Amino acid sequence: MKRKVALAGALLVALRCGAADDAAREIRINQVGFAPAAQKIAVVPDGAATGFSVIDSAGKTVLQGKLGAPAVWEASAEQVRLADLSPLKTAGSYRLRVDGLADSAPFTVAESPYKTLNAASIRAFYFNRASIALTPEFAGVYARAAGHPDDKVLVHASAASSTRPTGTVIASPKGWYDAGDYNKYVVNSGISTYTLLAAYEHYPAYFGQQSVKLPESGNGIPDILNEALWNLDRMLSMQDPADGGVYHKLTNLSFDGVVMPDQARTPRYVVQKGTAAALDFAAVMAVASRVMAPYEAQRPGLSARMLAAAEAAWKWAKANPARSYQQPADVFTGGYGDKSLADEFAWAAAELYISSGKGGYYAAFSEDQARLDTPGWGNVRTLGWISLAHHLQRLGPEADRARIAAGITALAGQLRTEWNSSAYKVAMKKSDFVWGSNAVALNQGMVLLQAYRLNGPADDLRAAQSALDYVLGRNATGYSFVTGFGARSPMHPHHRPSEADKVAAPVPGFVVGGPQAGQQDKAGCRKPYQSALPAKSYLDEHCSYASNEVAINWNAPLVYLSAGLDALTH
Ligand code: G3I
Ligand code: 9MR
Repeated sequence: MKRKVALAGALLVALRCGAADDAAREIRINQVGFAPAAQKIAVVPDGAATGFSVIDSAGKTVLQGKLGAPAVWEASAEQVRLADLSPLKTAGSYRLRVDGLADSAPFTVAESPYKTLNAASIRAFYFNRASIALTPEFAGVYARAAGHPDDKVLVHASAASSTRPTGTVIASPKGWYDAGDYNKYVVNSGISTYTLLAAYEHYPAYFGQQSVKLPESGNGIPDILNEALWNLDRMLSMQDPADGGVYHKLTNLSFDGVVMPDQARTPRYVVQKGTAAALDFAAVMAVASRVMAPYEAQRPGLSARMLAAAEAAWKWAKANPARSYQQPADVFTGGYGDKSLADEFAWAAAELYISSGKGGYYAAFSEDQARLDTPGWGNVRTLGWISLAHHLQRLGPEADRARIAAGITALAGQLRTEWNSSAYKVAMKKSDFVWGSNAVALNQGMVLLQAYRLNGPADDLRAAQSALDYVLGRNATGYSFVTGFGARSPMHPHHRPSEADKVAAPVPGFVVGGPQAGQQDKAGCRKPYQSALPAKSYLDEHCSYASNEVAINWNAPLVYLSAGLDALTH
């Protein structure tokens, strides 16, 4: 009751401010487009109108329909109606028209509507590569000198061991910069690299024919794997060969300034071995060992080396099961600290089981009885279930196939229920608006696609489509959150190269973190956030690292979902 009163109050305030808040009176729609067979939903602010029209590029009305009943979305305190344009199946460019409102942003209907977006979202990883010059041939106006060679990295006191005392110099070149900063964190590399590898495992035909235009293109390895290898190679060097332990991160002591990578010259350190890093490393190397097995000719011995590295990291984690990351007093960069490690154990065990076939790993996986949840950098349980579900047919007799399928189905069911009753028809609810909320939406989409692949109900595919629609414009801010895609996309992401490179447009293909009410960066921003409501609390300014940064773990599910929807929508 109390909650309802509060919500009604918030809605009143929102409605009163409505005239000044132009964004609140806009039609929200996926600004990129849809496949002919896809469900096509738009969100319309509630007003006098009860119907809608779709107009083609020649101004002709090609579809008319009725708006749904008004409903309130708690996350944005808006009263909206849905327009369902799904009968629109002819290829073309269109706008949605509703009396009393401006026409919507243009959107297309086309086969494989996310082909360009998908390639760009993979190229974003290329743009974030450490230790390599980006040449005009591959990077166009975003060409830049090489930064952070990381061929001489110091062992920080927190990571010292008898064979590698404080100040020992090691090499750990390559890899991706984590985000808008220039550091490299193993935990966040875990889910990011996994998600690219999973995309390939699940949609090999899609990626097999794709050319992303990378320096390695044409070497006989699909480009998505070429890109993943840039990070896998460097992850391998984050393992201490003496004991199998894995350093948590490779970092400066403090964040670099807003400069191009080659201008950032502070010393770099490997910091503290940790259980989460070891287990995320083990999981990813186990996946990579099976994905790379067919490429023995291109990378001899790599697959076997990866599996051995994964098993060594697992052993270290079993011997050191509770080493949560504790930021040393002289280190001020990203934390990625995580105190609950049961999910990391379960994920690594699942991947090691699939890749090695050893039943002991399945037993270790089964020790974890917790419920599945939407994946995130610190919530990796479901990733193991996704892999097990994908490989169901090749699992040994110890695997409980029914349980594996039921776990995925149940999680997707919760998301579908939320989607079905949501005023915006998205699975995102108020509590999902955390730092990196756009990745919550994308990861929800990834989970929903698993249930669709397992069971085939059309609503799972529709709910997954809605997750991408949300990120591409059907949200309460009116932005398509991917740089370079849609009529209104972020122009000032918290991304050091985009800010420092003197090119007006930001580096394309990156999804920004998205709205969340924390506003942790507010003190350093001269412009105010547009709203304090969770789904509207977004600021397209470089200062806004809490709503407008980019990150590899947010881009990876964009790669996954855009490919999956292209591959599965027929
Ligand atoms: O753990 C609590 C949870 O109990 C609570 O329910 C929830 C409510 O908001 O908060 C949870 O903590 C959050 C934590 O992430 C775990 O999700 C914090 O509020 C939130 O501030 C924290 O944000 C992280 C942020 O770094 C600040 O540490 C983001 O997840 C993480 O993606 C982000 O990562 C940074 C790297 O450190 C540095 N590189 C850039 C990257 C992206 O911004
Ligand atoms: O640039 C940093 C970004 O990558 C991180 O996600 C964020 C949170 O850890 O911190 C940013 O750095 C800011 C620092 O935390 C506070 N001073 C301003 C920095 C941004 O320029």
